Amino acid sequence: MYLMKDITRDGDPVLRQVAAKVAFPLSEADQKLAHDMMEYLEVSQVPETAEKYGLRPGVGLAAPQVGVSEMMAAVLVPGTEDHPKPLFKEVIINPVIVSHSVQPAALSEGEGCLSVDHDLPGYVVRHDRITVRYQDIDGKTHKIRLRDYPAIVCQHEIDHLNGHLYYDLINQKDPYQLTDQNTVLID
Ligand code: SB7
Ligand code: NI
Repeated sequence: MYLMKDITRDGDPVLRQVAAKVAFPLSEADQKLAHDMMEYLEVSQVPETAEKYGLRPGVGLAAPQVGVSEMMAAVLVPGTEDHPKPLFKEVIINPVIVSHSVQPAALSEGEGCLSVDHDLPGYVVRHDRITVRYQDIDGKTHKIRLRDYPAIVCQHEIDHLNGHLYYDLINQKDPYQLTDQNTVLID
């Protein structure tokens, strides 16, 4: 299982590389990578186990964040109290955003990243709705539409696979400036 010591931190060149496409069938190493990344998210989201292993809670984890420059990321967006089924749970492989809304969106609280030790404030302006094509661990291709929070998380993860970090998208002069008045702010 991955621990915080295994997470690559900002400054490590792997976080700025464009990751390599993953070939199918998955190698044993890639199968383990997929499993271990999702396991990190599951364990990190339960307060007791997060505390026990000293994990920062995460809703996503991209392979470069564990030192592997491959196009694979785990996403686990939890449901709500009265709707406990996860909103989105998948290991996404070779993901591509094939289309997106014109309408922008940002989390009202900004974003954080397991690879960035200090939270940098500001709106991370992304697309409100995306269509993503990806392969699952069996090599099956999916094309799905996501909106709001799950769409934001997937964009954060896909950015990692292309060498981008969330603070690249924050307006440096004025972190809370919104150039587009139609930006959806997501709680
Ligand atoms: C806020 C947090 C995340 C994505 C989008 C908004 C995930 C944080 C964990 N990660 O560093 C995953 O790359
Ligand atoms: Ni991140």
